[in-house]
Amino acid sequence: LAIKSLTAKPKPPELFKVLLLNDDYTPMEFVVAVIERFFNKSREQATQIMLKVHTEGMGVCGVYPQDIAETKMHLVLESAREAQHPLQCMIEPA
Ligand code: TYC
Repeated sequence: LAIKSLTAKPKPPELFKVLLLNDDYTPMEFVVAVIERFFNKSREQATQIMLKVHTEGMGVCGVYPQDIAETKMHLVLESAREAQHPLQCMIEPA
C-alpha cells in the first residue's frame, strides 16, 4: 500500500452523465425548476434540456465525477418523491 501510494500516477476522476427520463405525468415546470436548481442552469438552458427529454425520452443534465453525479441523482429523486411526481433520474459513465 505504501509502495503503491509512492508510485501510482494520479488519475483524473471518472466522469458520469446525469440523465433525466421522460414520463407522462411530471409537470414541465417542475422538471425545468429541478434542472435549474440542481444543475445550475439558466431558465433557458433548463427549458431546452427538459424539451429534449420530453421529445427524445432521455437527456443529459450534466457530467460530473461519480460522487457528485450520484449526489445530484439522489437530490433529483428525493425532490420528485417529495412532490409526488414519477420523475426518474439515472447516471451512466460518460
Ligand atoms: N412529459 C412530461 C409532460 O408532458 C414533461 C416531462 C419532461 C417529464 C421531462 C419528465 O424528464 C421529464 N408533462
